[in-house]
Amino acid sequence: MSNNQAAGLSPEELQAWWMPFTANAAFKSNPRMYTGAEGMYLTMADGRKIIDTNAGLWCCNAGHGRKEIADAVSKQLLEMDYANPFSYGHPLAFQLANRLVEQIAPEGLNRVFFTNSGSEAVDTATKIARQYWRLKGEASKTCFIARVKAYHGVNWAGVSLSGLTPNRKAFGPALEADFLRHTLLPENAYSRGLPDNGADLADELNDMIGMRDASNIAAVIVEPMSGAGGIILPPKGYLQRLREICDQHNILLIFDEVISAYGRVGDTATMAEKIGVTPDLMTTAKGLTNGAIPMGAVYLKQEIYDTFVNSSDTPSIAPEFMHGYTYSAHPVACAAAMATMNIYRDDQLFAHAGKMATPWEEAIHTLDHGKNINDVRNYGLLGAIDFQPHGKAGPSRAAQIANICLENGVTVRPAGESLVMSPPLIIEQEHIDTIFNVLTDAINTVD
Ligand code: PXG
Repeated sequence: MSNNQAAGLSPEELQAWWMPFTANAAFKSNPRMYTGAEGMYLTMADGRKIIDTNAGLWCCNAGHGRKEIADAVSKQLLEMDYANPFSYGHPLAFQLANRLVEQIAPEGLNRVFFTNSGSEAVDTATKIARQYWRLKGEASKTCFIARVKAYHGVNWAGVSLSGLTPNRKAFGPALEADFLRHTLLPENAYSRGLPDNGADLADELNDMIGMRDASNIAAVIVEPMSGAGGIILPPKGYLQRLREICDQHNILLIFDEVISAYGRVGDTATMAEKIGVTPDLMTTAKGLTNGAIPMGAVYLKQEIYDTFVNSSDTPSIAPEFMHGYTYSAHPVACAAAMATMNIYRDDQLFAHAGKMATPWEEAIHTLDHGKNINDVRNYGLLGAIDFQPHGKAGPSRAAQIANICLENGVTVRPAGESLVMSPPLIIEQEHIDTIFNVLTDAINTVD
């Protein structure tokens, strides 16, 4: 192990932290450390600056190291470091909820429940869905419909609804769920933007409803575009069709926009708004605070909120929803989120993402039909490249290419046989040029 890569830490000093979603022994024998971050760049322990094509882990949409957020956080820490959110409030939480409804929420979602992560947002949304139906006198509506290759975080709801089976099989499910097929179709290979074929995949929901009966189904949950599963896009008309079927059968529709919200898809704040389909609940996190402080938010329709809060004629002194976190609406997270919203507004970052989506699309599709490549997809500031599996032991082609890119100043994320990218929305043409020069060379190096 070189001391450069380990940022000066000895092998013993690497043992105590059990790293998440990491092959710990392999990492600790060959560590890769980040030591700094600014704008589009990460700094590695050996001092090299690397273009971050993943906005951290799909979260630093406004770029790294934003002073506005740092200042807001440090001011808030000194003004009020913590406030109990159970039966007490603080003004910033209300102001932030209003701001999110105004600046981010798709039309019709005007209530917000704060969490500390995307996983907690998914847990919260599934609990809201189940209790909602109980309050409506339909307590048998408890099952969920999710989708193959879906990622909904790692808490019990997310594990049960995970369509990435390795994330579920070590633990077993907690919630009862069926899984719709994913929407990655070979006939849509090399699509630019949303693919043309496959809206009818949504009709499979009718079959599931036939088997389970809608009286047992609480909600359908989908990422409008699957992120961690390898950037799988919905065919044109697919999400509209899911919405129609849910409406016909009295089933709630949850969009998990943990990745797709906060400008990632370009022009609009959310994918729901971009495609004109409003879910009943929407889970978010990540870009809410630009990744700087943990925070998540569930957006929901007023009718759902009212069903809980007005469930009896006289205001009850008992909480209507027995759920919440010590750190729900944490003042420091609220300050970070408010500063992030200011940046998104003042820098017009969603519009910038929409503008840069065109050169991004042009650049990624220069890889079409390239060496070992099966498919290239893009949407907003998202991109994925699928490689033909090499069928041998050892790292996938995607992982090998990612390693070469890292050596040459660009970090891209391998996901199975795919490479996925979701750069900060502040990206400019010069970054796009560097990313695709490095990537093209790396692809051509690997057999
Ligand atoms: N829903 C979706 C759609 C996500 O992408 C979560 C929920 C959970 O969020 P938290 O904040 O609890 O991590 C996510 C998170 C990857 C990767 O490899 C993706 C995520 C997290 C970690 C890795 O692409 N997404």
